Amino acid sequence: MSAAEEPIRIGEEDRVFVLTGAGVSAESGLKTFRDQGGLWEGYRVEDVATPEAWEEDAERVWRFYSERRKRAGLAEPNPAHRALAELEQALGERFFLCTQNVDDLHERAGSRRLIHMHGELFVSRCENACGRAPFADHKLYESEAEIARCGCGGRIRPHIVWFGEIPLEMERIQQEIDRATVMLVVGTSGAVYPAANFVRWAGPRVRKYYIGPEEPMNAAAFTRLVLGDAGAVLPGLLEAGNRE
Ligand code: BV8
Ligand code: ZN
Repeated sequence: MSAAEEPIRIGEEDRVFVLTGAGVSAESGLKTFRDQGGLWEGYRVEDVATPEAWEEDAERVWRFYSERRKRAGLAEPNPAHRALAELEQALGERFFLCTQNVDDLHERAGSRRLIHMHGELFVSRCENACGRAPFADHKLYESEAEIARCGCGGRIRPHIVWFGEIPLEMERIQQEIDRATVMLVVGTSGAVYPAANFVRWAGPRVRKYYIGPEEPMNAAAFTRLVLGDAGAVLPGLLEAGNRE
């Protein structure tokens, strides 16, 4: 049995913190951030995923996110999403999932104990801090005229954390990292902060595994790298038999 297939042992005292990135949705057909060389559906990141881009051209931003709503709507969860949902079933409150992804594939695979630190594709909110809560929204906005307005007059924007904005639920994330004894990081290049630092925030006794086809930029911080596609290797790594 090569080291890569050796299962990850999870004991009844273990608490598992999982961080996922775009790579966990790659086998569902959704493009990763890096595969485009920083280009997403033909857009440059700074032209569509920053507050400045929103102020400069809200229509272009909404066209970009409408395109991603369309594609994510056509995608299905893959075995990696399902393996993580099954692990949550087995561990209950000893399991916590933080995703950088804005798609809803973890939820559609059955995950419930998760947060989206970079926001959610199918949620919109008012651009003003008018007190209105973010709301579920699957609509496509393809032109300035179609951009919905809030009662306060503000434009409706994607509930997405853009570059330069503060990630969501950082206190909860810190708490869960502090309690974890095992950290699984799946399908993320380690290019984006603060997510790329989570592996360093975990204590020295925490077992830290990276799963993905290529070494991440923060590879040195991991106890073990399992090089392979998440959908192919994660089910075997987390198989039920190795949980006490
Ligand atoms: C913040 C929503 C302050 C948008 C996203 C200079 C140096 C260091 C940092 C900075 C800097 N200048 C600015 C910063 C901060 C900046 C940052 O990190 N910039 C980087 C680019 C240098 N960060 C921010 O602005 C963040 N905010 O810092 O606020 C703060 C900090 C701490 C506490 C409080 C306040 C906000 C960042 C959020 C940006 N929004 N998403 C949208 O999605 O439209 S990030 C976006 O890109 C994704 O959400 C994702 O997180 C990221 C892409 O990363 P990955 O998920 O890793 O994807 P990537 O393509 O890079 O890698 C894919 C991986 O999958 C690869 O490793 C590949 O091998 C692997 N893979 C491929 N196939 C598979 C696979 N793995 C498994 N199976 C497969 N089949
Ligand atoms: Zn408003």
